[in-house]
Amino acid sequence: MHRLPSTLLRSLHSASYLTPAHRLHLLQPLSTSASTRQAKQPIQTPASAQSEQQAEQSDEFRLREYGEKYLGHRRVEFTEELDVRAWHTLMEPFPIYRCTDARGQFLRGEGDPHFPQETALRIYKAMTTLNTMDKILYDSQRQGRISFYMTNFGEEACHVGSAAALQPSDLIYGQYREVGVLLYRGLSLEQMMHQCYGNKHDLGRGKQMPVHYGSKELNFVTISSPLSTQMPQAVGSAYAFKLENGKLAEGKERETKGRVVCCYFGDGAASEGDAHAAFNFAATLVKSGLVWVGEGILKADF
Ligand SMILES: Cc1ncc(C[n+]2csc(CCOP(=O)(O)OP(=O)(O)O)c2C)c(N)n1
Repeated sequence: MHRLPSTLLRSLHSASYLTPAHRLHLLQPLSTSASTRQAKQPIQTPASAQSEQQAEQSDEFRLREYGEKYLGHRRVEFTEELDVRAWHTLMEPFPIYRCTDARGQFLRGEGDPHFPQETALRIYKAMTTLNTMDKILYDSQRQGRISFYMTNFGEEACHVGSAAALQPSDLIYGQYREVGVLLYRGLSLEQMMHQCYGNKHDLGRGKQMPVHYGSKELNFVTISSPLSTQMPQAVGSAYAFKLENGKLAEGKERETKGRVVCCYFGDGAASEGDAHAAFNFAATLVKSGLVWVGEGILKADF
């Protein structure tokens, strides 16, 4: 079992929202516990756990909840088609894209990513671990134990799923709500705590604000506080990779072969000038090898 900082352990033991099983799950190292559990007990799929009627009720609940929370009680629908639309041409709210139904079954054959159960478990574990870690660290900030915190609630699937589609050598530029990428890539909870508590064991030697993670080993560039600065930097890295890959084509062996850059940003960050400059250079100079992941939770108010 790995060692966790005493403050986190205390929070873990006293957190009323954690069941004993959940606590145990958090205390297990990410990689080994996933494989051990997989070997011991088969996962119960949502399909076997829910009836048709329950699935319909669950769909209805999710649509109503989303409409009430974010759309001023307007009705929203699910869609299985990915489509590009200009928001001002829509009279109705944007439909919610999904590729599985409430029972976990794929709605269209081509939506199935065909990854092994091991990958599904790894994704799930990163998402749930992140969720619990967020609750503890958010409370820690409110208790004055750490100076600052940003949670990842609601964006777990988006960034952990995209991380699973990348190669470990692909370079990531994050905003600040993509901690699941680091968990998925293997950064330990202990290392996360060192960063948030800004101590000497932190990879950044305690010189950054909390949640400004970075790991050279895991190809994750350290988070910047000023919004959107990561975007032109990501374009620069993608251009460098493109040049390296070009050299490779001429027969020069380089370890950058086939690497891509993935850059995350929020909808609020997208209104910064840096974002527009970055998109422009990406479209005209880089053209390929750069993945943009824009995450909108309808919270930005500018
Ligand atoms: C250049 C700059 N302006 C303002 C801020 C303050 N700030 C921090 S987070 C944030 C909201 C960003 O919204 P969004 O990109 O949608 O991300 P979200 O937090 O909603 O996930 C703002 C305005 C900043 N960090 N940098």
